[in-house]
Amino acid sequence: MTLAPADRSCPTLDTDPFSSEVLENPLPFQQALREAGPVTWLSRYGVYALGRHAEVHAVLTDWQHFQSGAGVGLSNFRVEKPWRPPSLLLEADPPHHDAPRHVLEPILSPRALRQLRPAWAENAEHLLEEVLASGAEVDLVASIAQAYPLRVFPDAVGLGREGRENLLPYGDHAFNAFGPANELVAKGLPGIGAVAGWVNDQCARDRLSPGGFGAQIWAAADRGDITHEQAPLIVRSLLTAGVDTTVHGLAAVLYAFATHPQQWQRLRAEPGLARIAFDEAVRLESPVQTFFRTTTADVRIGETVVPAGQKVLMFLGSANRDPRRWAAPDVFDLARDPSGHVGFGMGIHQCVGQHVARLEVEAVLTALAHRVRRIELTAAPVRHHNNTLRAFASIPARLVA
Ligand code: OVM
Repeated sequence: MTLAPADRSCPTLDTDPFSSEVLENPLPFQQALREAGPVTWLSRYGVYALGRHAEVHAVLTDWQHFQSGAGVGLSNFRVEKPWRPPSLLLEADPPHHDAPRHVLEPILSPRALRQLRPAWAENAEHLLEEVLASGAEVDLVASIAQAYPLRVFPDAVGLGREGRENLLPYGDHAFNAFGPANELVAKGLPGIGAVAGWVNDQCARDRLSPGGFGAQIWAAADRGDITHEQAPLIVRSLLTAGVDTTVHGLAAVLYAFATHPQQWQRLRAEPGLARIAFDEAVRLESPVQTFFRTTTADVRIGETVVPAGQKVLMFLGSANRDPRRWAAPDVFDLARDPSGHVGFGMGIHQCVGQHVARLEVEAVLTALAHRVRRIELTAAPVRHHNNTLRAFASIPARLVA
C-alpha cells in the first residue's frame, strides 16, 4: 500500500529521509524537497514535509494550528504510547507548557549564566592545554566537542561524578526516537532501560547539588511555580536536550573552521565573533535537523489543505540553507547575519538552553583563537547517523599552536 495525501494536488516524494544514504548527506534530498513545492507529501511515512524557510518559520510560530502535545516525532501519542513519559516542555502545548517554560527560562538566562563564565573560560583553557599536550593529531569530536560539555554541563546541573557516560547514549536514543522505528532506534533499545534508569534517578532532589540548575528547578516547586511531580521531569529535559545537542553544535563549528581557514584567521583577529560563528555554524550544520508538529485543524499551506490530525515534518536544516532566504546558503561566512535561522527552532518552544550552548562554545572558541593558528583536517571526518541529529563520529585534525 502506498499512502496518498488527502489533497491530490500536493507534490509527493517517495524518498526515505531517515535512510542511511540521506542521513550521510541530506543536502540533495533537502534541495529536492524545497523545489517540489512549499509542502510535500512523504509517501514512505504518510506525513507532510516542509523544506523552505518561510513555511518552516510559519509553522514553528503557529502553535495553535501545529501542536506539540501529540509528540514532536513521527509517532502520534494519541495513538501510540511514547517510549518515556512525555516532556513537559517539548511535547506540551499551552497552557500546560507555560509554567515549566517560565521556570526554566530565568535559570538558563544570559543574566543567570554570567556567574558561570569565568570558570567555564578557565575550564576551556585547561582542556585545550591538555589537548595540545596530547600530540600532533587529535579527534576534535572526542577531545573537544564531547569532552568540554561533559566537563561543564553536568556540574552546572548539579549531577554527581558517577555515571555521566550515560548522558550521550541517552540523548542519542531520545533523538533517534523522534524518527521511525528503524535500525538506529533498534540499536539503542537493548541498553536504554539501564541508561534511562540512571538518568531518571539523577532527577531526584537529593541527587542534585545545591545551587545547580537542578536544585533551582526543585526550588521553583517549593515556591509553587510548578508541582513537585513536575520538577524531576523538567530536570530530565536538561539531561535529554543539553548534552548531545551542544556536542554536535561544537563539532559543527570546529568542522566549519577546519574547512574554512580564512574564516579561522578572521576569528583569530576578532575573537568577539565567536558568537556569530556559532550561530552561523548552527545555521549551516543544523545539529537538530527535524521536528514534527501535528495539525489541530484543516490548514492551508501553499495550495494544499493539510487535514486536521496530520503529522507535519519540518526540515530545519533545509530551511537554514534555503536560497529563497539566504545568499550563498552553503558558505560558512562570519560576515553574514545568521539571525533568523531556525536551528534552535522559533516561537514558544525555541531552545531554552541556547544561552548555555552559546556560553560553552564561546569559551572553547575563545581559548582556541588565542592558542591555535591553524585547524587542519588530517583525514576525512566520519559522520554519526541519528534520525534527528546531524552529527560527527570523528573529525581527525591537527591543531597548530
Ligand atoms: C525534553 C527535550 C527538549 C528538547 C529536545 C529534546 C530529545 C528533548 O524536554 O526532553 O530532544
